[in-house]
Amino acid sequence: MARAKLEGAARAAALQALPGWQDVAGRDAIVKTFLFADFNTAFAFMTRVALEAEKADHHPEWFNVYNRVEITLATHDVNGLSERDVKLAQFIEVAAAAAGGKGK
Ligand code: H2B
Repeated sequence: MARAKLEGAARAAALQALPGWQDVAGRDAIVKTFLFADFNTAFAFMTRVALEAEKADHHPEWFNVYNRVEITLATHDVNGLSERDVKLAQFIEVAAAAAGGKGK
C-alpha cells in the first residue's frame, strides 16, 4: 500500500536512490534544500511541485526565501516515510533539474 510506512532495509534503499535527501533530526522525515537562479525560478518550481502534490493528494512541508526552497517530506498518516514520499521526491528531483536547481 502506497501509504505503508517504509522501515528498515526498504527505507534505506529508498533513501540511497535519492541523492541529497537527509534524515530530519528527531523525526521520521527527509529534507533537502534546493537553490535556484532567483525567486521567479524557485516559485515556478514550487508551482509545478504544488500541482503534482495536489494531484497525488500528498503535500510537501516547505520553506522558501528568495531562491532557496527547503522541502521536508513525510507521510503524516503513518508518522514516517512511505512510497508516496519517494514518488514525490523523485518528481521534485526532475522538476528541480528542469528548473536549473541545485541541491545544497
Ligand atoms: N500529505 C502528506 N505529506 N502526508 C499525508 O499523510 C497526507 C498528505 N494526507 N496530504 C492527505 C493529504 C490526507 O490528509 C487526505 C485526507 O488524503
